[in-house]
Amino acid sequence: AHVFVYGTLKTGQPNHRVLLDGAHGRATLRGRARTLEPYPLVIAGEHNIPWLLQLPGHGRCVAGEVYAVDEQMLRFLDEFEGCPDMYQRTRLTVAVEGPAGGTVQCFAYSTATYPPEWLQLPHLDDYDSQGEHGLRYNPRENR
Ligand code: PCA
Repeated sequence: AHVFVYGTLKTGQPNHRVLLDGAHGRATLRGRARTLEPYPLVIAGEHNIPWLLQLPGHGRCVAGEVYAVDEQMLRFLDEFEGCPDMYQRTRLTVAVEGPAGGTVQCFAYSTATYPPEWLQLPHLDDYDSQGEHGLRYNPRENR
């Protein structure tokens, strides 16, 4: 399966290490990518968590990374992302950068169960926990 990550799982972001841990299964980077359709990507809640809202056609085309994952890693990520209570694993199409690019159908962890006022938050297109928004991600171990 292919998984598109757009938030704290990206390279250089606070939860990336879980993709590198062989005890969780295997994840192989296929490349950087961007969603074909726009989505609202917001930072919300007291812990400044990034959320892709399940409302295609609104927001911006979102940048991230595509990983090929095995069954074990997919199950691990479902649990890690609190699927289906926090995020739901949904399907979307992304365009992978580079000569070996093209469009790929992926899973992504988005949410359809968000407070309506979240739609008024600024819509990002390339999440960085250290970005100019100043909304530092609060890691789970600190909650
Ligand atoms: N982790 C997942 C969903 C949002 C998050 O912080 C990801 O990076 O795609």
